[in-house]
Amino acid sequence: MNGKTNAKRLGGYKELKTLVIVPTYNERENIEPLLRDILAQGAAIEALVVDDNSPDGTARTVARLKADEPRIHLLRRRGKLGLGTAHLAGYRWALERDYERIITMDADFSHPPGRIPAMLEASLASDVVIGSRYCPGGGHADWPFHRLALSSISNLVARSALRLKPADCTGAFRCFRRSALEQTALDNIVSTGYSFQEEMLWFCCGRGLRIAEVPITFADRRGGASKMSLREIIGAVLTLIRLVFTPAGRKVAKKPTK
Ligand SMILES: Nc1nc2c(ncn2[C@@H]2O[C@H](COP(=O)(O)OP(=O)(O)O)[C@@H](O)[C@H]2O)c(=O)[nH]1
Ligand SMILES: [Mg+2]
Repeated sequence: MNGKTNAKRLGGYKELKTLVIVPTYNERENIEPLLRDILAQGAAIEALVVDDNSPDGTARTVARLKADEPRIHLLRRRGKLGLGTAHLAGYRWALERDYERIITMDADFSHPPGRIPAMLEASLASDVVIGSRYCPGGGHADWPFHRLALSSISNLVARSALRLKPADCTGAFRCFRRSALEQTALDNIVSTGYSFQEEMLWFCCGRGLRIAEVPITFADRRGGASKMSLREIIGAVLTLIRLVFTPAGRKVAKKPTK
């Protein structure tokens, strides 16, 4: 391979048509600077905000920004339908269009937009790339101790109960090749809340997809308040129990979603 071809291949990730899905519920303070940072990561990057009728008017802010920026999209839903279903709605929106890579991230700056190029580059050789807190080089900047403990324990339990190999199985900062989502039976996913992340990864591992991790430093949210709740924690425990007792055959996509 000559130097020019090699350079094109190495820089090729910059040309991948990419959609960054950002689920929001009351993220008015964060969404404008976040969208600016996301779009600054590359000319081929667009963003879809999936808003659940946030009472603070997040969708109004996005609608205003969208009027001047064609790379911003908005999917409004009727009410708080859960983080998992917001991700699924975003995947489906992307698959109806011609995006080559689909990234998901939180709206509160916990997931650094500056790591998007590294994730896209890693996706040249992988089907799924995790922006990972728990792989070498990854970590947390300033999360309160109780959140760090909850995250570490739930990650450890999910990894061991479901025998998942990735170091970070609970985070939402992920990059999928289009084909990875097409192969996953999205219609079979049951979790509607935070534990959607574990279930989705369980399906991806079950499909034998190539999964890579790119280290990130997770920061505490910039503005607004967390929506984590006891209900989500109980939901995560129930999801793990359900998946542990689900026959391995169910991991294979029966009904690929286009
Ligand atoms: N669309 C939608 N987004 C949600 C919902 N619940 C949480 N989010 C978003 O999911 C992301 C993670 O939520 P966050 O409150 O930061 O959880 P934490 O990081 O675990 O404290 C943020 O972007 C939230 O705005 C929901 O029901 N619907
Ligand atoms: Mg957060």
